[in-house]
Amino acid sequence: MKAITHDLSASGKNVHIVPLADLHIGDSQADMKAIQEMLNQILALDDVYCILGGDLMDSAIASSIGDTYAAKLQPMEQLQKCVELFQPLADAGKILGVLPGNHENRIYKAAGVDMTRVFCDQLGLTELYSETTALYFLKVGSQSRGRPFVYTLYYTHGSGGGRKAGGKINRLMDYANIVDADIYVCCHTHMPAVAKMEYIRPVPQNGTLAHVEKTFVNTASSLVYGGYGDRQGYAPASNSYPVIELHGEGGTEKAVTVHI
Ligand SMILES: [Mn+2]
Repeated sequence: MKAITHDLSASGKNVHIVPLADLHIGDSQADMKAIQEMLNQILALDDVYCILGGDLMDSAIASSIGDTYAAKLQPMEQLQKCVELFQPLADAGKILGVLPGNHENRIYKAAGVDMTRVFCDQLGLTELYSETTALYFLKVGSQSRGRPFVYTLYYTHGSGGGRKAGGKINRLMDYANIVDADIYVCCHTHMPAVAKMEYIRPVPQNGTLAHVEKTFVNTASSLVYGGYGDRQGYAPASNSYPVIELHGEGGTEKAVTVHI
C-alpha cells in the first residue's frame, strides 16, 4: 500500500473524483466512444479528477481465458492506445494515481513486464504508480477556519467477490479491515454500487468518541454485453461510473456524496 498526498484545495471548492477502471481496451466489447466522452468531460470540468484502478488494457494473451483472436487491439497496441487517450489528462494533472489490474498482471506473470508501469513511465506518472494498492490523502477546499479538509481514500483493483451482488458488497466492505479511511474504492466486479457505515473513532487527545462515516464504492466497467461475458453466462453490467464528491466549501465536517 502506497501513501500519496495531493493538495486539491487551490480553488476552495468541492472536488469530484471519478474512479476509472476496467476499461478493457482491446476487447471487442469495450465502448471506446463512451470512454473518450468520459475522458473529455474530466478534462473539460474544473475540480474533477480521476484515479486509474487497473484493467485499462484487456491484455488477453495466449495463456489467458479471454478471447485473444477476437481482440480489436493486440497488447502493444493497447498500451499505445492508453498512452494516447490519457496523455492529455496526465498533462493537465487530472490523474491522481494508477494501479494495475489482474488483466495487466497476466503479462507480468507470463513475461515479467509490468505494462502499467510502462504506461506510467511514458506519461510521467511514475511517482503516482503503486503496483499493489494506494491510500490517498486528498486536501480539499477550505474549512470555516481556512484550512483544507483532508480526506483519506483507499483504492484497490480488488479480487474475488463472486457473481452475486451481495458477495461483491461483502468483499467491498471487508476492505475496512485493512486500513482506516473515509472512502474505500474497489474495481474489478463491474458492478457500480455505494454503501455507507458509521464508525466510532476514539480521540485520545480529549477522551471523546468521534462518530465518523465510511463510504464504500464499487466502480463500473466499459464493456457492452456480448462476447466472453455473454458466452460465460455473466449478467450484463451497468456502464455508469460513480462520481465521488468531496465537500470542501465551509463548515468543519467532512462529507462524501456519491453520484451514480
Ligand atoms: Mn479485474
